[in-house]
Amino acid sequence: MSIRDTFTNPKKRPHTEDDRFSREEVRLANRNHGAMLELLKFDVTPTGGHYLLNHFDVPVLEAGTYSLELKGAFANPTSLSLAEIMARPDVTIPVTMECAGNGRAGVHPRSCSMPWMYEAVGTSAWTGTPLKPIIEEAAPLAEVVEISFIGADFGFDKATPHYFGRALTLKQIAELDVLLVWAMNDQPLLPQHGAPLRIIVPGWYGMASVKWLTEIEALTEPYQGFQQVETYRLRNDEDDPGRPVGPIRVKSLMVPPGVPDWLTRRRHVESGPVEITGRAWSGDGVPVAKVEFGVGDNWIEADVTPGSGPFAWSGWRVIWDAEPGEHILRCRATDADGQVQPIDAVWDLSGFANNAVQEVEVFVS
Ligand SMILES: Nc1nc2c(c(=O)[nH]1)N[C@H]1C(S)=C(S)[C@@H](COP(=O)(O)O)O[C@H]1N2
Ligand SMILES: [Mo]
Repeated sequence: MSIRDTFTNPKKRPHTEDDRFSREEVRLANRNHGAMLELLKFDVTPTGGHYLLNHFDVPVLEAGTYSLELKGAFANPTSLSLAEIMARPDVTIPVTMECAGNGRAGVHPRSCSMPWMYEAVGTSAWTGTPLKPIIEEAAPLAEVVEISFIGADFGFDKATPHYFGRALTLKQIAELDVLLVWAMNDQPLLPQHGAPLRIIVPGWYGMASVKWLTEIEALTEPYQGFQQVETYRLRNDEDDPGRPVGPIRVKSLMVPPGVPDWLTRRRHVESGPVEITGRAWSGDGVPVAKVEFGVGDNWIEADVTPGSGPFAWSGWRVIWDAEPGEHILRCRATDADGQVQPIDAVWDLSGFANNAVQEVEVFVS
C-alpha cells in the first residue's frame, strides 16, 4: 500500500455545514488554541495566551545540540549553533502576528480546516537577530531567486508528505526586517512556539514565521514546498491558481463588554456609560488611521493610541451609552493606505485573510 492510499479523500477537504463543526475541526481547535478576547487588554499578550497554529506534531529540539544549516547555492554554506546565533547583535521588537486562517469560520461555505472565529492574533516582544546579515555572510550566488526556511516538523497534507517550509526572496528579506528569534517576552521560546529558533516576518500573516527552523537553503529555482504553492493562496475556486497570501489586512477587535453566558457567550451589559476597548492593526508596518465603533447602524469614532512599534497593534477606546435592549456591537478599522474592513466576509476558497468586522451580541438591562 502506498502512503497515499492510507489517507482517504486526499486532494479535497471534507464537506462542511454552516455553524456545525466536525470532530476533525474540534480536534484541531483543541490543539491550536486561540487568544481569549479579554486578553486584548494587554499591549503584549501574556505568552500562554498567545494563539497557536501547529500543522503537525511539536518537534522537541535540544538547544544544546541544535544547529541551523545554511546550504544550497551559497558561496559560504555554514552551520550555526544556537550559542553562535545568540552571540550576534540582538533586537527586541513587538510584533502583532495573525494567522491567515483567522476568521475562516465566518466565510461561507466554510473550508474544512482550523475553524478560527476571531481569536488567532496576538502581540509578543520577540528577541532575535536580523536575518539579512547572516544571509549576506553566507553569500548567495548570483543565480539565487529565493531562500527557503524549513522547520523540523514533518507530516502529510492532501497526501503530500513534507516538512513545514516557506520561502522569501532576497528583496523580501531585506525589506521585511525578518528576524531569527530565540525569545518571546524575555523567555526562551516555548516548545509549541518554535523552540529553540524560529523566524518572525513582521507585518505578514503567521505562516511566513517558520518555527523550529533547522535549514535555510539558497535556491536557484522558486521553492515548490506544499505550504508555499499548494496552500496560503487566495483562490476563488478549485481551478484558480490563486495569489500568494502575504501582508496582514487591516483589522480590529473589541474586548467583549459585560459578562458572558457560559454556553452561547452572548453578553450581559448593565445600562449606562460603558467603556469599550480593543485593538487594531494592519500589515507591512502601515499604521492604523481610524477605528469606528458601531451599534446597529450608528458608528462613532474611537480614540486610538498608536502601538509600541511599527508592527505592533494600536489600542482604541470609546464610551458607549448603553441603552436597554438587544444590540449588535461592531468595530471597524481603516489604515493609512485607506484600506477599510468590510462588513461582510470577502469570499476565499480556503477562508484566508477574512478581515470582516467583528460582531458581538449584547443584552443590556
Ligand atoms: N514549522 C512550522 N512553522 C510554523 C507553523 C507550523 O505549523 N510549522 N505554523 C505557521 C502558522 S500557520 C502560524 S499562524 C504561526 C503561528 O505561530 P504561533 O503558534 O507561535 O502563534 O506559525 C507558523 N510557523
Ligand atoms: Mo496560520
